[in-house]
Amino acid sequence: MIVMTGALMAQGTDVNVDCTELELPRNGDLTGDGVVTANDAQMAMWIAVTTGTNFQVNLLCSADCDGDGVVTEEDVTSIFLRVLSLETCIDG
Ligand SMILES: [Ca+2]
Repeated sequence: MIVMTGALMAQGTDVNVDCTELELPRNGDLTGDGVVTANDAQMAMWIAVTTGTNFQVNLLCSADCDGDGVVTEEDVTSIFLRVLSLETCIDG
């Protein structure tokens, strides 16, 4: 699990990222291609279950679908539901 809190930093297991301040959308589009697919959800799952790995800040923000500052399996589920147009992330 990666917890995002407070100021800027994107290295290590716990990272400090303020997606709002950085104006990085929490929309489930990890690949950044403008479309949310199962591939995005798969990438979010990797982030949710991985520790000790560095991820780009924009990936962390995109994966935090519910915007609570933590990338979890719930975000992954929400992104899958967004793929099916059954749910949206906090920023779209
Ligand atoms: Ca989250």
